[in-house]
Amino acid sequence: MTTDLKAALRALHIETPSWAYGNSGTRFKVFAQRGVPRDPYEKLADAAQVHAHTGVAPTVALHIPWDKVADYGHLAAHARELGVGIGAINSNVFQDDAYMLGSVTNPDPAVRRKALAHLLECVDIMDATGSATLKLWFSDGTNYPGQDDIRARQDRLAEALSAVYARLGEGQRFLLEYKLFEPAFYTTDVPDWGTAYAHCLRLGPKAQVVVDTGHHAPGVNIEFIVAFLLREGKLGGFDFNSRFYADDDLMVGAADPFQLFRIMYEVVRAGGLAAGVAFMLDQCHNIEPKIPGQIRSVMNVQEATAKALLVDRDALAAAQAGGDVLGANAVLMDAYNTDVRPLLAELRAEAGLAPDPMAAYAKSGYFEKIAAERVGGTQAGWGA
Ligand code: LRH
Ligand code: MN
Repeated sequence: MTTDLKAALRALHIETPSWAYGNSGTRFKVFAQRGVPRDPYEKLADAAQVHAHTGVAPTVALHIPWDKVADYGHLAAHARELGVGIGAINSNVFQDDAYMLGSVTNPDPAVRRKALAHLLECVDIMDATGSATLKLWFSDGTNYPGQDDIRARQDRLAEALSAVYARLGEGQRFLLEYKLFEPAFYTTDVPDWGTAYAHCLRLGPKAQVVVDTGHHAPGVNIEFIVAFLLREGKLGGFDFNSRFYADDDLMVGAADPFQLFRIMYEVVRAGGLAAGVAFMLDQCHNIEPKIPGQIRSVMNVQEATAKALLVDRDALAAAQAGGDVLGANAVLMDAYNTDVRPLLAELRAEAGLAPDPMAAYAKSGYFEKIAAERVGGTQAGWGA
């Protein structure tokens, strides 16, 4: 069992987000931190540290225009030199004044054309970087009843999505992200998994849904959504983070490690570890050091996955078939209550890595180096 489990854990591939290495915060304050990158090249260097110490974070998601560069092919080559690759390309149609009343759903056709042009430019960037995944999140929505026509906005959204779908090349796909609310506070045009799923189903196999674990109403059973989308072949990936209240974007597994375990169990149960599901982090380290925050997050996903892989599936199936409620629950809890840290430390040692990535990074002197080097220039951030 251990060999398969170790093989599955070695194959686990967690993608870190470029924006997690920049400054971030809330509308109240964005606290600047020493050593923060000033450009996408430095962000990639920091992401490479996370991969160097964990061994399972080989790609970095970019966000456009936050990671805009003159030559995306050159940026991708730089990533390769650092030992990482370019992952999902994230579009951004939520920060331009033109998008106050929406981007692809805006009543004004000129604004819709502007938004679509950006989405198509992101596919060009996929071509230039070798990325196979476009991630689409729309902040589009309304704040007051009557502000706009809910159905007409869905028509506009569908029109834009099919134009992007038609532009996708061989081996490329887009992941549509839903979010209950914020920045819109009455309607959000892609508010839940059902809306995202329906649009993707209508479009075809290159359109899948991304589950951001911070984008649900309190109390929503996210692992049910995961199980359902996997059954439909429509789970394209995760934006992992955790929250106590709303879209807090805290470290995945920090607020609710049991929920992360339940989610990863549904992934394992459905064979989702080897089904092209993207395990991406989408987090903001507002007050904690950013590279260690990413390393800890990657370790949290590894631990939840290892526990999910430890579930005694035969015993569980037998208890479920026999209506043994407590027995079935106990099988899952036994796996969850197993300390998998020694196993993961062993796995790292076998891969020639330090058993404790956090300690190894702290001892590496990398932070001291970047804090000394990265003086002057403008620290990266996304203005929030
Ligand atoms: C929206 C979101 C989306 C990203 C942004 C950084 O809340 O989750 O995935 O574009 O955060
Ligand atoms: Mn997200």
